[in-house]
Amino acid sequence: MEQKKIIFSGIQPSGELTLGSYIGAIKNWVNLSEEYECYYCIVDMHAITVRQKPAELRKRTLSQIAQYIACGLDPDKNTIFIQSHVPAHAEMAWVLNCYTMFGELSRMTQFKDKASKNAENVNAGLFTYPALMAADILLYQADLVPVGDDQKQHVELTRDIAQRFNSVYGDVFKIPGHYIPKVGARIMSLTEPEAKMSKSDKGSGSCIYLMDKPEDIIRAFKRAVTDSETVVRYNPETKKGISNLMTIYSVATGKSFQDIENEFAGKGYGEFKLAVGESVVELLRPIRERAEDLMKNKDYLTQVYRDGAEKASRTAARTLRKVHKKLGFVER
Ligand code: AQP
Repeated sequence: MEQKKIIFSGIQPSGELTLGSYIGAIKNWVNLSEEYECYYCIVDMHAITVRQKPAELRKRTLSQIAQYIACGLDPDKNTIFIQSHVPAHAEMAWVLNCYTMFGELSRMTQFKDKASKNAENVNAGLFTYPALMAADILLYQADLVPVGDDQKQHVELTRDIAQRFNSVYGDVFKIPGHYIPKVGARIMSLTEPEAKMSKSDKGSGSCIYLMDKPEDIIRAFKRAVTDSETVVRYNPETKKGISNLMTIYSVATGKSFQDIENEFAGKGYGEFKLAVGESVVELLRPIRERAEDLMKNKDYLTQVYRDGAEKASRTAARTLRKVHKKLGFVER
């Protein structure tokens, strides 16, 4: 039987999952999960590069597992696990830190953004975050990493690190590619359409969370920032707010931008924003209901992440052993 290609991706439990993380990443994970062997992780070690409240981190991590499953990831077909449960991630990250250059890390946009937002805590983990992300991906010899547009730079650095390592030690790592969706690779904030919708931006109304109640979703869309024209037309340069809403509506309904322009020709923004809100309510309703149900069954969730960690550990240990041997570490 032909070996399936491998996918790895992860999301930080640094806040509740957003419509951005769903459209940019999870929705595509679900689409790819039949065709590939998939490892989907909750990257809690990445999350602590920014200070977290322990009780909240624990709760969000568990609820993120429920939400992954509720979005359509079947734990029998996908390996769903928590990063800190597979120690090989930390071990591999150290090795890769030694093959990642200071200059490369200094150029990472996410580091610059997060360092400016957390000026009081620009820690070494925040700086070396991409080496841990490279470890996540390379441990599973992933062929493909489905992510939103903002993570493209990190996947490219992962490729450079893998190539650097391979050029010294031979063919150790598979060189991964990224999978970035054509529509929805960067969902923008509803209140500041020039900024990415981010789960840790708790600013009121900027973000839609997967677990939001319908009335909150409708309220946020009604308040979404648009522009001073009154025409629903796609132009991400000059009409950022409207184009973002069109992208969301297109993903939620399957309609093309042309269909959407025709549907709302001659109609006001109020009507359009309400339609977008309602489409998102219907998109998220089954996810929220399923996740709420799953959260009542902690034993099941525990079983899922334990089984996931066991399976992930086996694969990760194989790559780590190979790397240690190449480096000249004495076998354990
Ligand atoms: N707004 C977005 N549009 C499209 N894709 C997005 N992703 C995140 N936001 C959007 C994608 O979802 C995954 C989330 O990865 P992450 O949580 O590990 O990192 P992130 O990109 O830093 O996400 P956030 O929401 O901005 O988290 P915080 O606020 O903690 O930094 C990735 O595949 C990402 O591309």
